[in-house]
Amino acid sequence: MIRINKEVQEALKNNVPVVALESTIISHGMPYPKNVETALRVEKEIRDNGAVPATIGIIDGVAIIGMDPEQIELFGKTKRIVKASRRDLPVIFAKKMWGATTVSATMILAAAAGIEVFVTGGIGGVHRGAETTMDISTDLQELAKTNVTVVCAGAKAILDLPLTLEYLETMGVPVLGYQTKELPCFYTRSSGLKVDYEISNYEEAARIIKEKRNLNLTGGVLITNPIPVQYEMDKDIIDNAIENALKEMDELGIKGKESTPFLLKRITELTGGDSLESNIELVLNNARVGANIAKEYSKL
Ligand code: PSU
Ligand code: MN
Repeated sequence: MIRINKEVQEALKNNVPVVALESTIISHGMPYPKNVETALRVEKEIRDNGAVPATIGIIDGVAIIGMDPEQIELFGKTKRIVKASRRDLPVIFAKKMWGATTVSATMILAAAAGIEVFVTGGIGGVHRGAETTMDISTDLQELAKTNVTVVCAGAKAILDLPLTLEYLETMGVPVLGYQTKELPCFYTRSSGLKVDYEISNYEEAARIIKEKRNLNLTGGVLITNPIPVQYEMDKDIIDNAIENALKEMDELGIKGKESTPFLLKRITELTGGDSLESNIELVLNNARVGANIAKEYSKL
């Protein structure tokens, strides 16, 4: 069951650009009330750049495409909303539960609604130590399968970035850098790793997406957009916080879907809130780029 709000429905019908947004970043990615504030600022940024935002989440087993501010507030406040990826969807629908959608579930629902462009912070990827834990985010598989373009600030720096790139290559997902040749790594601009191609403007991005659809090549396009220089974290500080958070996670035996939320929260604490500010700014920056790409795509 999918319910698309009026404004998004109208926009889709009239070829007005629409940008999908996820809800795990609200419920599990940031603390209240910053999470709600950010979600609303991101929506505004998308509107200011000429597109219609559609924040996606599941309420009582119904997927909402275009949550209203009250619903976003509930997702930000309520403690027990399930973090919902692809595997969770059938259960959440059948049991009429609430689900905060991750990148994978948001892609599935955006595609079902007919939305091409989706903006987030950072996608999930291959976790460090995946050789033994096999912890590889289902986001990567989803990018291989589902026809949605994801705009992000790279994979989260808590991950194994070289392995994440290898995985995406195997899965046939184009990894593009918006005005950069380097894969951005979330809190900082450069990882020392190359993206597949640099794109210099919104129109170019839109044309690449269009060609992928014309060729009937199933799957997503990943557009990576570096955090603005002025909001970037100091590399030593963030690397240190990540190392410490990873060590604590091991000691506490935290695994699976709890990993990413734990790490984001601990890193925020260890950096005295600085990493959260960077996270917020990079999402806003992605919203700007995503809205403009959606706008160009709607003209093709
Ligand atoms: N980007 C952020 N914060 C987040 C996420 C992305 O800035 O919290 C979420 C996304 O929903 C992504 C998820 O799908 O983290 C990855 O979780 P996992 O590593 O368990 O697959
Ligand atoms: Mn995982």
